[in-house]
Amino acid sequence: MLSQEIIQKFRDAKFGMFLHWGVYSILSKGEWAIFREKIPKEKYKKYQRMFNPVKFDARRWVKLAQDAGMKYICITSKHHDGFCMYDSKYTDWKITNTPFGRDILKELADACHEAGMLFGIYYSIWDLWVNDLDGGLNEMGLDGEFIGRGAEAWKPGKSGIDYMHNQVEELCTGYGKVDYFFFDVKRAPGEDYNGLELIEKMRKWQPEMIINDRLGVPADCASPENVIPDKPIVDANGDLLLWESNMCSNKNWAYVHDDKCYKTSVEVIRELVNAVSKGGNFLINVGPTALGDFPKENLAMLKEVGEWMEYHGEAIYGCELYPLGPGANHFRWRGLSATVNKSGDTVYIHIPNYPASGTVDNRVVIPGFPDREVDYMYLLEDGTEVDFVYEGYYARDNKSITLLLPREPGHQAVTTVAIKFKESIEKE
Ligand code: FHN
Repeated sequence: MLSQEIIQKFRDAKFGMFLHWGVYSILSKGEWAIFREKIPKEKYKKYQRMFNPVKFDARRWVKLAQDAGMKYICITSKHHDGFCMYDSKYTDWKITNTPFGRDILKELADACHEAGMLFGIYYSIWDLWVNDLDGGLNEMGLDGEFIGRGAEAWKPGKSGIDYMHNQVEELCTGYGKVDYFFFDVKRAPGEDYNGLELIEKMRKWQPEMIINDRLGVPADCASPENVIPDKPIVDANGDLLLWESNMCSNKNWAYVHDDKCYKTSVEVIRELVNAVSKGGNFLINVGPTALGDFPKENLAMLKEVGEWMEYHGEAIYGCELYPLGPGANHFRWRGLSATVNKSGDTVYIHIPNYPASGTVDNRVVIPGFPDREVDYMYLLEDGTEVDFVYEGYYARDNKSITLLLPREPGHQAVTTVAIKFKESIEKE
């Protein structure tokens, strides 16, 4: 098991960029195109000959993530179609056998290491190009689904498991420090990849690497997908577990030309605050185009998220979930959330739907702080003081606090109020 220090370091990273990129980006029908469109492999091979992302610039991608306030990147080294976005020794079905010819994983790893950005690798445990790893789909003539017909009975074969272990080894030993490994995804009960043995080897190759839970054996990080859990993810003792929500920025993971349902920066900021205020990380996805560009909608979102982070980052980084007092559920039900900095001297109240539901003339009631007295409060956006009174409906001892907010929100996405306390009162 990793040390709590390493776990906390990844938890402190909070916000990351997911990247789904491969030859499927050319079809522009999503990363499952080969399955959904039932494309015969011989025809699908055409996309290896076509792949030439001349706009790819690893340093630019890393800077776009950094300027958005992100601390880590996780990119698809190989998705379910088996195409390797790196120079794998174990297959010719890879990016270095395309007109582009370069190992983009190496270039991105180097750019991350150079910029101090944590580097993560996504790796699909299914591989349509390897019969023993194809989820049974080849024999179903691609008319099955990885989950569903055949999946329950299907088990990976030894040659496929060896192939997978060999690829994980070359990924863990050939690209410098890898901070995060995102396996994707064991579903059928019978799928056993000798996962415990593999993780033991990975700990030797990369002793500080966080591994997610999708290999189907105990690891480090839970991975809710396209959802923020309604409560923090905790163990049987109620202690916070490491968890990260990974989420599409539109309706697909890979680039789809016709999918214009992109999340706005307001939506992304609210998801980020929601995750962090429950002790989680947030991994928002970008699907680069076949040319190696980011969709313009993602570029706009990343820029605006970065502008919000400039004034609100202190309420995200170096902060943890704040264990609210009586009324926490009601507080959350109103869409409100809270974080606290590591020293504990500042609590941040996040108000996404300003004026918050249940608010009358911008008065927001919050659970109080039974053992501390508030000194003052202000908007993170511009330092404007926020008045307050000790009244409210959260606690009989009248410790509830009502914030008397200005008429206009601090920020359309999330208005954050910083609460400072008088010298902490010595407990008797
Ligand atoms: O099937 C994949 C999907 O394409 C995508 O990569 C997501 C990302 O978490 N994982 C699987 C679906 O759970």
